[in-house]
Amino acid sequence: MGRSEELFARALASIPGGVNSPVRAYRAVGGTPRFLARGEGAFVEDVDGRRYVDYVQSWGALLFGHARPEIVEAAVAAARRGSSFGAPTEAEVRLVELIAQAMPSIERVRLVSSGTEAAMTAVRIARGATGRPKILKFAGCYHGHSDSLLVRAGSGVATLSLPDSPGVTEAVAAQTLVVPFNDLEAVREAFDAGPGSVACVIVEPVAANMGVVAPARGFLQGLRELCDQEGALLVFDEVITGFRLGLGGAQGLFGVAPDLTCLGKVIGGGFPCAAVGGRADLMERLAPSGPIYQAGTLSGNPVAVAAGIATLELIRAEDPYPRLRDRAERLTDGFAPALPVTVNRVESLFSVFFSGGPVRDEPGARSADHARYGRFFHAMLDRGILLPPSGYEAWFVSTAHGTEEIQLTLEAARGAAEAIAG
Ligand code: KE4
Repeated sequence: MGRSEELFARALASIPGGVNSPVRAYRAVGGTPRFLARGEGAFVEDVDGRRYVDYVQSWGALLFGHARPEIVEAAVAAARRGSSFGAPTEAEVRLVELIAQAMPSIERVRLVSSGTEAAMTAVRIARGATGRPKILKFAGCYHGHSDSLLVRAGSGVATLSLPDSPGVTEAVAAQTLVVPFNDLEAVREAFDAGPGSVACVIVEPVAANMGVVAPARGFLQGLRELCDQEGALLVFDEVITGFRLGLGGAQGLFGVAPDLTCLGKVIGGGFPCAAVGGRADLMERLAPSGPIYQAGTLSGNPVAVAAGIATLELIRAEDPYPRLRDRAERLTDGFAPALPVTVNRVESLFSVFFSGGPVRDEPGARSADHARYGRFFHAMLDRGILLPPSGYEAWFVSTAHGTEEIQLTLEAARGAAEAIAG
C-alpha cells in the first residue's frame, strides 16, 4: 500500500469522505485520491514521490503554475509583516484597482474569501437592489454551495425547482429558476412566467462545471437584452473565466458587460481571495455604505491579497494569454488523432468529452461516456499525467506547461487511448 492509500484511510477516520472538497475524492473516476506533497511549475509530486504533469492547477487558480517565485515571495513577505489585521490595508486598495482597470464594468469591488461567498453576495445585492425574490440560473452551471444556488430544474421550466442537496429547503429552491444553458427562449419563458419577480440572471459566461461549454452565438448578448427589458440584473460568475480567458475575462472576450461580476481563483494566486464587483450604484448598497449586509473576518487578507497583486502584476508584465492559448491548442489538436473525443475549448480553457457528438448544454455533457473518462483518467495517471478527476471539470494549463510537458501529455494520451480501447 502506498502512502496515499494509508493517508486516505486515516483521513476517512476524521474528515467526511476523507477530503475537504468532494471532487478531490475521485468518486467520479474511482480509485484512491493521490495525496500531494509539493508542486513546482507544471508538476506536482505525490506523497510516494511520483511526479505528474498537473492539469488541475488548483482548479484554475494557478495561471503561472505551482510555486511561482514572485507569488510565493510576495506572500511570505506579507506574512512576515503580519498575516491578518481585520483592518483596511493599502494592498487591498491596490488589488481592487488592478481588477477594476482590467474590467470596465467593475466600478467597485468587495473582496471575500471564496467564490461561494462572491456568488452568494451578488445574489443578495441583486435581491436587495431590485426588491425581487427570484433568481435564474442555468442547469450545469455551478456558483458555489450557497443554498439559493444549490438548486436543480424541476420537470419543466415553469414547474418548481428542486433542492440539489438535502438541507436546502423547498421554499428556498422555489425562489431559484433553473433553465437550460444556451436557451434564450427558456429564459424568456421564465421571465414571462413571473413578470417583475426575477432579481437577476446568474451565469458562467463560459460554462466550466459541466465540462467546458461555450456560449452559443448571441446568447450572452441576448441575456443582456432580456435583463434590460425585464429590469433584472445580469451577473457573470467569472470565478473561473476571470483573468483566465484574457485580461478582461469572458466579458472582455465577448463584449458583454454584466451588472455584477464574481471573481476568484486567479485573483488569489492560489490563496483564498475572491471578489464581487460591478456598478457603483449597486455595490454601494453593501454595508457599511448601504443596508445590504455582508462581512468576513479574512476578507482582503494581506497574504492572499499580496499573492493576488503579484499574479495580476505578472499578467500585466508577461501577457500570458497567447502562450496559454497556444499550449491548449497544441494539446487539444494533438488529441484528435489519438482519442475519440469531443473537445470544447475557449482560449486556453477546455475539457474533453468521450462523446460522439457536440456538447452544447448539460444533457449533452451528461450523455458523454463518463465511465470511459474514468478509465482514461487512470491510464493517464499511470503515465504521469494528473487530469481533473471528473469529466465535468475543465482542464487548466499554466505558463509553466511548455513544449516538453505538452509532448509528455500527448505521448501519454496515445498510450492511454490504446489501454482503454474497446
Ligand atoms: P469556491 O467557493 O470553491 O472558491 O468557488 C465556487 C465556484 C464559483 N463559481 C464557479 C464558476 C466555480 O467554478 C466555483 C468552484 N469551482 C470548483 C471546480 N469546478 C472548485 C473545486 C472544488 O469544488 O473543490
